[in-house]
Amino acid sequence: MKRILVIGSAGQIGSELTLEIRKIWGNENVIASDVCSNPSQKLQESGPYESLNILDRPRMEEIVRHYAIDGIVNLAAILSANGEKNPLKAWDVNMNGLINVLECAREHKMSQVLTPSSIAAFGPGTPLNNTPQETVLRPTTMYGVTKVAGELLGNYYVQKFGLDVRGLRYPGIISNETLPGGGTTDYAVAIYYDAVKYGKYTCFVREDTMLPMMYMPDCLKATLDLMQADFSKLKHHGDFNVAAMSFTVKEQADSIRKYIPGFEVTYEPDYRQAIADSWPRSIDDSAAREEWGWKPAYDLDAMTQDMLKVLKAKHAKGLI
Ligand code: NAD
Ligand code: AKB
Repeated sequence: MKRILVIGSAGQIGSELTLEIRKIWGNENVIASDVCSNPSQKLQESGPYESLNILDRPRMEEIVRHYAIDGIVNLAAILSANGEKNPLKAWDVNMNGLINVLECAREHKMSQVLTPSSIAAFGPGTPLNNTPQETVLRPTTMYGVTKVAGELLGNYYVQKFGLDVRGLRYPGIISNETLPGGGTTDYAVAIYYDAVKYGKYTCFVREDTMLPMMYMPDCLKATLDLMQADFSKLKHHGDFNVAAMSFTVKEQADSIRKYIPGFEVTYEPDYRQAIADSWPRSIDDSAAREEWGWKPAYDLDAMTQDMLKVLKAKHAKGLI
């Protein structure tokens, strides 16, 4: 790829991934875009930035032609919790947006499309522990439905049109740069912010809730490694399981207490509990390990230590 368009670049993952892609492909060759009106200064100042609604195909066309784009990273999405508040919007952005991306890439004979999936592709019939790569995909959220359909669509474009489409089933991503955008795993980020700011946190899922999670540096590494993997060596395409760690909220709170001893958590489960209960507790990512060498670096305590260090420094400066 020579010129990459990142769609949805202002979100939790895009705000960091776009900068990493720019380090590899060059600032001027990576065009950030989003529908949001307040992208970070870092995003706007480190390279080209364009306003783009993924549903606006003519505008996408205009940007692709103007910059001679030959690769797209599609991060625009409505996540699980927000998707349940507005299922049709989730369908529209996640599916019609993806079709626009795939058709644009096909027509322009692009070199690659990366479009992430999620552990939300799994559902109540999926084995909960060490969830296999090939398994039952019957999600009960609209977000999950769009993720399964998106995986299938990506694989269809690979087989039917020979388009290079890649994707990972990210677990919950934990980070300290941009807040998450309305998912079920948001609690695993909020718990760190509230620990630093208030020394206490009210959690919207039960303390025994266990989900697969990943720290942002591992998320960036996984994404960049998959983007640079040899396509001819991939047996899977749009649906790689990737794992790093799994823990309950109680285990996460205990990890935080090693650094903030008086930290308190209370539990007030809401509608997101049922979503969390429908997702796996842990993931088998051996296909990603075998096909493109995936290996995570962070476990729970290493992540907690780093998250608290960064957030305490931000808090001291009044930034959070
Ligand atoms: P996010 O909600 O933080 O960011 C999504 C971005 O898309 C936002 O900046 C938003 O403004 C933008 N967007 C929304 N509608 C748009 C539209 N119509 N046109 C253009 N942009 C639009 O999401 P994220 O966490 O950064 O997720 C990125 C991708 O990773 C998504 O596909 C998501 O499903 C997937 N994913 C994320 C996680 C996670 O924990 N963050 C886990 C699994 C999968
Ligand atoms: C969400 O909770 O919706 C996302 C995801 C796991 O896809 N973080």
